[in-house]
This record gives sequence, C-alpha cells and structure tokens, in this order.
Amino acid sequence: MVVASQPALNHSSQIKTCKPTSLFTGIPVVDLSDPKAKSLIVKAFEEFGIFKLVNHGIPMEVINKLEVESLRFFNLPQPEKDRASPPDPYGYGSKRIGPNGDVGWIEYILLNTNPDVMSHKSLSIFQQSPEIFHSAVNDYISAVKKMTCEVLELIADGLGLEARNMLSRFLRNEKSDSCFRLNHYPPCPELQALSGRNLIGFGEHTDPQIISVLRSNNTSGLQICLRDGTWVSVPPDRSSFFINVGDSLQVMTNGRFKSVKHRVLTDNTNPRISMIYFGGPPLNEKIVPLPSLVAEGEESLYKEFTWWEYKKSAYKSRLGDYRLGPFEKTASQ
Ligand code: GA4
Repeated sequence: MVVASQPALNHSSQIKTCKPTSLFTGIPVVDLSDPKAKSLIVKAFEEFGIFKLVNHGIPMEVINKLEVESLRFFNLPQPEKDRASPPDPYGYGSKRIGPNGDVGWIEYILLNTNPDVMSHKSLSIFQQSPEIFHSAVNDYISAVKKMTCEVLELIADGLGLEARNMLSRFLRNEKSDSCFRLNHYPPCPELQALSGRNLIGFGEHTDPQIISVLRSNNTSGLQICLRDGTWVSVPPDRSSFFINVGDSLQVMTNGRFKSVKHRVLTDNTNPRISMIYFGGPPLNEKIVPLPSLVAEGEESLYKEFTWWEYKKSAYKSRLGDYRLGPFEKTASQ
C-alpha cells in the first residue's frame, strides 16, 4: 500500500465500531441442501437482504488457491503493483474507490467476468505467473457463478415465478455484465491507536447489481445496516459465503427485497482478504419488476431503465449515495 494519503486520514474515513442491538441474533444461515432453503432464502432477503450460505458444495481447494494467489499479489512491493493496470474501473486500485473521490483503507483488483475483457486484464495484472493467477480466478468464478445460479433458481421457486431461470438467465447470458473483486484490507495499528477508532476500509454503500456473493478469510470487518439504521458486525466465516441483494434485484422484486447497505472496517491486527462476485445482467437488459411480482392494481415503483443506464449513473455517484432515488417513480408518474 502507498503511505496514507490525507483523505484516508481524515475523520470521515474513521468510525467508532458499534454494538449490535439486543434484538438482533445474527444474519440467517441457510444450508444449500436443506429442502426448506428456498423459503429460508426468500425470508432472509425480505428481512435482512443478506444471508450466510453453508454446505454450498464449492471445494475449499478452489477457494484457498485463489486466496494464496491474491496474497501473493498483494504482498508484492508497491511499485510492482502500481505497474499493474490502474482501475478503468477494472484493474488494480489502492485507496481510491470509484472515480468520484471516495477513499478507503483498501487495495483491490476489480475484474469484469466476461472472458474477453477479463483474460486480458487478469494476465496483465499478475505479471509474475499470469497463468496461475488467471486459472485460480477462472476456477473460482465458474464455481461461484454456478452456485449463485442455483441460489437464484431457488429464489425464483420460492417467489413462485413462472420459470426457474427467470433470474439465473441474466447471469448465464454470455453478455452478462458481472464483475469480480479481490479486496485486501491491511491493518493499520498506528492510525487506529491514534484515533481510537477503526478505519473505514470500504464505506457504506449498496451494490448496484442483482446479487453479490462474498467470501472472506477469518478476519472481521463486514457490517450491515439493519432496517432500524443500526450497524451490526457480521462475524467472518472463511468456509461460508455471504449473499446479498443488489439494487437491481430490489427493482426486479418491486421493492420486496431491499438491497442491504453494508461497509467494511479494518481489523486492528489482521489483514482481511475478501473475494466478491457481483452477478449482473447484460448491459442492454431492462431492469423492471418481474410481472408476477406486481400484484393486480399495483404498479412498478420504478421508472424503466436498462442496466447500462443504471451503471452509468452509478459511476457518476458517490459510494454512499442512494442510487435508486432518481429511478423511483414519484406520485404523479
Ligand atoms: C459497489 C459494488 C462493487 O464493488 C462495484 C463498485 C464500484 C467500483 O468500485 O468501481 C463503485 C461502487 C460499486 C458503487 C458506486 C460507484 C461504482 C464505486 C463507485 C463510487 C464494483 C460496483 O459495481 O459498484
């Protein structure tokens, strides 16, 4: 990492950790092989916008291989990492998140999962042994994508949609605009001791896509915002996945699922590594409520827009903005 820049040190990037409310007993846990999985997932997405998936069937070797390769990259000397492509938005980035002045105590690699865009980038980022890194990323993404489609099919079933592939088809489409992020949050004991607070690794935001699938090492950091506005920590679990609703799925369910606001605080002592698959639709896909989820006499809560229009607008926003706002219908519309 580059030495702390001024913005990463100012008070807005540091925060007091908060305690969970007494009523909150943790985010729901779903076993993928449980016959009740579909209704448990729907319930979790309605109540919290997130759940933890266990017994997911993805071999630990696939996960470990990518973790090892990621650490190998992040542990390289800074000048070598800086030679990797700067984010456009895909590439290697340090501290700056997005193009509009957001910063965090983080370094990352962001990749588009489309094979044409991805192979070029991932090979150019990891110059030392590009093929090994590339195959670790590819194996991980294909396993996680398959599992995510299974989850989306359970959701389609649980919601009583006409066809099981009503949601998974967006990710399976060869033009799907999905992306993948490897995050490294190094601890910064000096800064934390100075302020008595945890640093913000990744500021509060919702994910614009349909669904996000996160896996981290055993280092804490992830927090979600509950409906009552309280922030609670999600205890890490290296062998499970945390799956959350993105803005597009909020629209597709006409607000029945809400995309969950989340953030990451840096741990005082240990580095946190996370890998996130963001399942998105093709750029030209219309993001509209699924017809069977709009009851008779009801209307869509949102104006019509394509994923490209939403993505364009997201990249003009700041991380913490409420991005769906401009796409909501007002009373007269
Ligand atoms: C948040 C979710 C994903 O990490 C991401 C992020 C993207 C980026 O880092 O390039 C954005 C952010 C995310 C939302 C608003 C814009 C775009 C940074 C930013 C300020 C890859 C995504 O798709 O949207």
